[in-house]
Amino acid sequence: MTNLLYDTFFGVHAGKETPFLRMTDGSAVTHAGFLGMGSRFANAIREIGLVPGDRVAVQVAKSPEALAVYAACAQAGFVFLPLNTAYTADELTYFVENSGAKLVLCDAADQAELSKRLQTRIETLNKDGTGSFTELAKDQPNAFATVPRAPDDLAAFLYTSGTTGRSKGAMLTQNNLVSNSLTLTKLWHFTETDVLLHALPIFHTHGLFVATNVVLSSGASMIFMPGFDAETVIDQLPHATAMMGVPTFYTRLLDNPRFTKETSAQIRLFISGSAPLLEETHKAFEERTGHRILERYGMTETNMNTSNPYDGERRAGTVGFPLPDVELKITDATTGARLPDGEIGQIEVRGPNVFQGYWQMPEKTAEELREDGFFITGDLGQIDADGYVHIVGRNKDLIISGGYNIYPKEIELVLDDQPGVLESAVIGVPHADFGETPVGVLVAEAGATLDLDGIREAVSQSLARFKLPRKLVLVEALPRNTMGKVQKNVLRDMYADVFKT
Ligand code: MLC
Ligand code: AMP
Repeated sequence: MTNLLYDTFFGVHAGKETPFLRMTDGSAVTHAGFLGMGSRFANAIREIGLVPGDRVAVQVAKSPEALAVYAACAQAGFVFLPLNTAYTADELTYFVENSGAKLVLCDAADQAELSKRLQTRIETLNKDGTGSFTELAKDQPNAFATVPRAPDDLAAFLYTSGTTGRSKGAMLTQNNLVSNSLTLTKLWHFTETDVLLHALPIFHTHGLFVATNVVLSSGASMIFMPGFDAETVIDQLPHATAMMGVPTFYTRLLDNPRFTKETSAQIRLFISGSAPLLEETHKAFEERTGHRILERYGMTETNMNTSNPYDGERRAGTVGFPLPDVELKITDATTGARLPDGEIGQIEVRGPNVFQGYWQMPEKTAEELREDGFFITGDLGQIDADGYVHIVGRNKDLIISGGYNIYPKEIELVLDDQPGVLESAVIGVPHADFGETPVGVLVAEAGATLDLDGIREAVSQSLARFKLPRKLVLVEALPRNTMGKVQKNVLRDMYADVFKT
């Protein structure tokens, strides 16, 4: 038996002394250097006592070392569980306990707080690559006998929030990751001569399983930036051939007068996803650079589902066609029956990309993953006469801010717990930079006076800062329909302009 994930993404580059990660200071990590680091890490984790199938929870800043933990997990058969660096200790504790992770890697600054909450083994890995974990690994051998795994064995858990406010661990297999990446590599014409400008975080599907896996499977290299900064991106673009980003990357570039046709002349492909790219952004980008952004659509649970064509028309406001090995249908939300093209309904997908279910949540899995393999995405869409898929809305109460998902329920539960708050509703409103941003609408208990700034501060103790409502407003009562359900559409209309300048 082989190890599909390791062999396809990593093992295939053994011995290559060519650059894999190009750092903005001019230094580089070669494929061989990276694989050696991954093997040292695999040895260290095995010595800690983990066995194949065990989860490794990783909440560390983006660095070559952080990425090498992914390689280590692939080689030794551990399940890689990357976590957003913005998550608070409360959030992290839930993920570690829920997943049963046997090892947590975190920044040294967070170790003391996490040690108080968790019994789990904790080692540190800081943003400069130092830490107790690197120390443990430093004298380990540069080689590791790759552990055989079956294509259906689990490779990663990615946590995704839910409409109930409780995060769920999406279980992804080796084949989920490899099949999708090989499809995208071919579709987007990636080869070993490509240099991808990588400014995304590596704890979500986009930066990890789209960007990094495509680079790994094509043998390309990447300019590995710690995060998105428009000035540095503009400086680096002439050294790259492709870039992937969320729409906020593209609007921020367009806001910068240094971003011109000349600075992007070397790029053969700009790709956008994770949130809707406005038609006006698509058009303004083409006017400025001559490039048409290729928009694609995916999810944590499915990796990528659709893509605009590489050679054909990249149609603004659409997410293109289903990937060659992905079936996509539009269905009636009540009956589940397939709807004819042109009609709006829920988007369902089936294929080798679709995950195995939510970790230890069979009832949640059953709600979204049908027995015949179709996954109900929660997105609403339609297929036009030319076969392009349009996403027209969401059947799930979700806000996407700068490419990060925010589930209102999760924030409402914390707001409702604040002293003096009777009830709350969190809605997404348009925001020029982030696309959408949350606004919290509060109702006070009779006689209570609410300190809105104090509430915002209190909420930030338990929720990651990117989830915090950018604005809190106080109302007498929430609008409800005759069934007593809060009418969020009414609230969205009321506050639609609060961030318009
Ligand atoms: C940061 N902040 C955000 C935010 N990012 N607030 C709302 N939404 C966001 N996305 C807040 C911070 O908490 C902080 O608040 C302040 O903004 C500045 O923080 P920062 O770190 O300096 O922000 P910045 O670097 O400007 O980050 C913005 C960003 C980043 C757009 C570059 O969010 C980003 O890289 N987004 C990409 C997300 C992504 O990869 N999504 C893919 C999901 S996978 P304060 O209060 O502390 O000042 C997926 C599937 C698919 O969806 O199809 O791809
Ligand atoms: P996540 O759970 O973080 O993986 O987010 C997945 C969700 O992001 C999808 O269900 C969509 O709602 C949204 N999404 C991803 N790509 C696009 C896109 N190109 N256009 C619109 N929405 C998108």
